[in-house]
Amino acid sequence: MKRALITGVTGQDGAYLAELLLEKGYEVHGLKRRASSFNTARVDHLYRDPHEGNVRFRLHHGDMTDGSNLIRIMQEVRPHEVYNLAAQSHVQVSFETPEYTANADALGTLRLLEAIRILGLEGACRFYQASTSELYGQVAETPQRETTPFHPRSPYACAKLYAYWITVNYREAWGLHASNGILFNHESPLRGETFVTRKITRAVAAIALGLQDRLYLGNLDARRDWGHARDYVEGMWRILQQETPDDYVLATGETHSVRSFASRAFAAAGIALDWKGEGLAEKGIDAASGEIRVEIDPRYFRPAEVDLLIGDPAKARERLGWTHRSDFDSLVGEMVAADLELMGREGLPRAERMA
Ligand code: NDP
Ligand code: GDR
Repeated sequence: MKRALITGVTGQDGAYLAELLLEKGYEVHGLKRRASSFNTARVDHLYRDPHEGNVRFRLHHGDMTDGSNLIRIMQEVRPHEVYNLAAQSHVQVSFETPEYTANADALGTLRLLEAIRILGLEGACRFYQASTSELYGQVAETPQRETTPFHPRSPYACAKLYAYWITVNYREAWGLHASNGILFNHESPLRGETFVTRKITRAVAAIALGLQDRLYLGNLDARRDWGHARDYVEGMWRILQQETPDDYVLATGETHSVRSFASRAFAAAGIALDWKGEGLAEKGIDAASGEIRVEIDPRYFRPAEVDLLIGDPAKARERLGWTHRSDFDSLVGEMVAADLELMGREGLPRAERMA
């Protein structure tokens, strides 16, 4: 039986990937941070009581900032495949916590790669690094592909740039089967609540249910290539099944603005928005009631923004046979429907409104 270790298993991608690998018959081990409250909601449905036997999903306490802990877990699990998904993954937050972000995202990747080498697992263990379209930042070429030069625009992207190159370096220097997936934005009903898509779909649900009046956003003109997380974890797995390690862009090849995502999300809940542009006070007004539904709050603007991302997934399509299945409209529709259902059931928590 193949064994996989997923760091970041409690996150959006970790949950979808764990589910996929269990379906494929893997034994799945996940790295979980100790927290003062439960943080396993996304994978609770995969948990089985060890007393029942035949347990193929196990969690280990650990942290990407703790090298000896990573070595011990790697020694215990001796995985055939490692998926390094753990990261401080919020771009805006990385401007506030640059040093921690570098420690977890950049050095954390190095620690994991070193653990493989220290334990002599180079020949036995394949390594996937969760690289990102944020590496392109200020884009030099559109659409972005594997050969497009990088120009990171945040401490997060700078940390991920190190992680990208140290992964390439361990492949070249030590012959490790190590690959980067350069993934463009991917979302789902499991998306973290402070990323823009989920923030929007949660607010749409709350507004539609009469629990909230208005949604505050930052830059409405930013454009992203948004896909569905379920499709992208399938791509991660395919990358590690290749004989030769390599780096791949996973993207849909379509781009949409934040404004367009918001319009579609409100429309999916039966609210049509007119956008009244007045500079910083730009408003999205409900066409039927005339009420303001979306307003700009400059506190969500970033010190340096990534304006436009659109990926070219041709290499992944040709070599991995990978393509996205979920399109933009169905992604937005699924997220809105899930949040309407969730909020109808649980009401509106006093969620923080941090970017
Ligand atoms: P999430 O933010 O949903 O999940 C991040 C995971 O990393 C969580 O399990 C989190 O634990 C864990 N984590 C954070 N810091 C540490 C640490 N110091 N030690 C151990 N675990 C830690 O991210 P996604 O699932 O969306 O993304 C997965 C990976 O892919 C990330 O590396 C992200 O940067 C990258 N990526 C994501 C894209 C996207 O669009 N989703 C696109 C391209 C790359 P906890 O649950 O305790 O917070
Ligand atoms: P991103 O995702 O920075 O692309 O990183 P996010 O959803 O945070 O932002 C996308 C764009 O929306 C604009 N925006 C806002 N963003 C947030 N979070 N909140 C707002 O209120 C808001 N208003 C407008 C942003 O300025 C930005 O342009 C995600 C993460 O998953 C990374 O880990 C991953 O590497 C990249 O996607 C690919």
